[in-house]
Amino acid sequence: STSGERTAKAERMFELMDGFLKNDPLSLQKDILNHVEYTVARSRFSFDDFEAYQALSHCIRDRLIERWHDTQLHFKRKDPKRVYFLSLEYLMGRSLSNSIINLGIRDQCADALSQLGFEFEVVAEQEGDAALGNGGLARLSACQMDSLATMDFPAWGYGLRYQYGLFRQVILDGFQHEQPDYWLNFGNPWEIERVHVTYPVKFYGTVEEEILNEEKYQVWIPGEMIEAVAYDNPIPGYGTRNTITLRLWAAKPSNQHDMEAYNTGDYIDAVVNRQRAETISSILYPDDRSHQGKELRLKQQYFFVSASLQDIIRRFKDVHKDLSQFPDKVALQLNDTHPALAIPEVMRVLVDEEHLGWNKAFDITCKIFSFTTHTVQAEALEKIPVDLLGSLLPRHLQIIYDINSYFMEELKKRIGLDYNRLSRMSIVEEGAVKSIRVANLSLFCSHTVNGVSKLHSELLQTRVFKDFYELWPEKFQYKTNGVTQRRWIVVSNPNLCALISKWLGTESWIRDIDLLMGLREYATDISLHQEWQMVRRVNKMRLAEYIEATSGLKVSLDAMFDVQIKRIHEYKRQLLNILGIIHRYDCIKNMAKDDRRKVVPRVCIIGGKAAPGYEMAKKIIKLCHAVAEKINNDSDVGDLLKLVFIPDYNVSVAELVIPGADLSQHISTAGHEASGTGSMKFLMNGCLLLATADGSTVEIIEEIGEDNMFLFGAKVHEVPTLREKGSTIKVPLQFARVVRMVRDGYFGFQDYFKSLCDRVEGNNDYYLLGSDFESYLGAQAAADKAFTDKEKWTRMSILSTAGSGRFSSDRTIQDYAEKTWGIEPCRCPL
Ligand code: B1H
Repeated sequence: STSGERTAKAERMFELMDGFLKNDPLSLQKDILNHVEYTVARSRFSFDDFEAYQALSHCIRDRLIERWHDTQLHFKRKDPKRVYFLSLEYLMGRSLSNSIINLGIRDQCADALSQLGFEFEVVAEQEGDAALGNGGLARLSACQMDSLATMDFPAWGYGLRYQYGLFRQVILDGFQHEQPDYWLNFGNPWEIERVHVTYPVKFYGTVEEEILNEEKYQVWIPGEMIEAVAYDNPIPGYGTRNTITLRLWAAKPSNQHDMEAYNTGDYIDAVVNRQRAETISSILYPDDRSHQGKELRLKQQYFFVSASLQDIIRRFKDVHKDLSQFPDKVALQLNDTHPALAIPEVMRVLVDEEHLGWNKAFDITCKIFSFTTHTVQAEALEKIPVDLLGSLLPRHLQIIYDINSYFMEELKKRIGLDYNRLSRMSIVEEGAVKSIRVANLSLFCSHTVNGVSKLHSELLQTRVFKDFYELWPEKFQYKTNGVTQRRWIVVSNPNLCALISKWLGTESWIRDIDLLMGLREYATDISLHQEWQMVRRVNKMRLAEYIEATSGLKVSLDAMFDVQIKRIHEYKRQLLNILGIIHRYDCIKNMAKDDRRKVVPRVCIIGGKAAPGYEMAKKIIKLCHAVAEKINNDSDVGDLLKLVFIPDYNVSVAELVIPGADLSQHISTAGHEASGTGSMKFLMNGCLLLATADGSTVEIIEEIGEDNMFLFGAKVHEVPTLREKGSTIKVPLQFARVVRMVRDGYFGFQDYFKSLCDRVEGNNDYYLLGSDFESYLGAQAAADKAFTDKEKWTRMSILSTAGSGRFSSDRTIQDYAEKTWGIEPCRCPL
């Protein structure tokens, strides 16, 4: 068509449009009813909470789509440098409330619903969690997407659309059982399937040499092809029209998958085989450390990387011809080593397909990649067995070998023939199983490597990546993690949100977190204290109701709510917490009745999932239940002590638990938690921390001061010496006593708990529970004491919120944009 015809058509379209969707309560009601009738296909005159959720979600989705189109068009026009965030995991949780708040139409939606006879909170709770990730790393990606959108950065997130998210945890008789999380069963209004955005992804096959214009080229002849289909999830910013994209890939059998079989007439088998292709994106690996060497996992990684890069390169080529400008327009962020196959994949495209030549290609590659590591221990670093890689991706293995030869040559120029060091640093690990060290590959080929907290970064430089740091110190940066205050205050704690805005006289802190510091001025103001306590009490009530509904246990609102929620890991020391609870119980039992009146009542709340194959973690869950059974049914104890395990911990449970917590525990052995982000969410909500000087806690201390939290335990530099001392360390009697109680079967299951007890005694106490125990009890006693002084506690609580600004993911993202990616905001006009 001619441009005249196109303009005429556009004008006609514009006339037909009603303009943008309106957000007043009446228009919203009309839209909700229309969606009830035409999308959900229920009658306008009779629909339930879930159907109201579906209809409202579609209203919001429509509004997101408008903004999203505008944003994408704006980005296209401006053609700024973009950042592509590559992550295998995103823990988005629920989307409805979050989107409504970011669109700034919460009150309007609540009004619209109430006029239709529904309650906003109840409707929002109908939504299931999107749990496409394991824990902190995955929730961090979700928080960072929110900040990228809010701060108007031209960013895309890429990931996998797992059909099964993280397993559901069901507790039977105190034991964890895993059930599949088929989260798509009830539909997902937050994604848009792009049936035409598909890319072929290839696997297996051989590499052959070809000669073209007298030059030799390596050509990969793949053996299998699977199609990647895009599912777009719009991510709205707060206080901006900008709405960015999280693009997740699903595997679909390709039409070219198995042509031979069709031709040979084996139709049924061929169709059944095709179906197998979908398994690539079917399930999230539920273990956040140890699934190395699994072919399916490697396939997932490459599938996601290959589809994303085809998409990114296509977008670049729409506008630019010459790939040598790629680094001016594209930053690729590797979220840990999981997407690191992107490195050899970019090389393969540039060398084999674009024929740019090795040197030029490598130069471009090193300019576009940055890498964030979330790991503390060298042993936890990802490795890919060479045999596995060679069979699945033969050309990529060759490229990695070539990169390594070049790397070794460069290294020799710097350090000479120090073979020990060369072999330590090599990308290829020789040994029983020859493997690729993915972190070494990522380090060598990225312009920047980021740690996730100050302490973590020091450990990277002095331990994990010491060899690299000595040679390329300029590559090393760190960006302390952060969490988004939109989700973790505004959505999850509306009462506190309103209170903060009232006292600061503005809502601007929701975009400009540094304003929270303004609360310090009122830390001793009696009327703020009253309002603050009131808000906290209402949140505790909500949590108490949830506890009663899930476990049948009634808890007292006057007790201190003491929470530890996170994945179950030995290094996170939930066992230390439980042994401390046993000690508390033992003390109460042995007290004179009169003395019991002085005890500060506690409700201890523990929640978290254990990786299905992690035996010790599963035993810790069982122990928690066994101890709870004993304590909660002991009439000597009553309200003085309760222990609750909250089942199936996930993002939406966290949104409910965190605002209701008085005290939260972050008690990993120093040097083991790279950052930890749960603590930041508690801090924002005015919950006091009981913590070791590990990960981000070190920086939290810098912000709020040691006096405003309960710090304990060995420091990082003391840990190695303590480990060396092993069983010669003097362990407090109380510790031996509580372990003895478990050993002797005081809580039943004597045989089952034996290995758990063995793990914390003598030379086996790797995580130093014994040597930290006394100091832990001391911190607990200090918390009890502070809790009896209401004014002091409230002041500490206000100062915690006031000091949490540094831990907003807005700050993290600002740092990344400036210091790592070199990108600038690109704000879509209203
Ligand atoms: C963190 C992981 C992780 N570190 C492998 N490493 C995974 C490793 O499925 N896998 O293969 C999944 C996750 N996750 C966490 O990252 C750290 O333990 C936390 O301390 C940190 O706060 C978080 C975000 O940086």
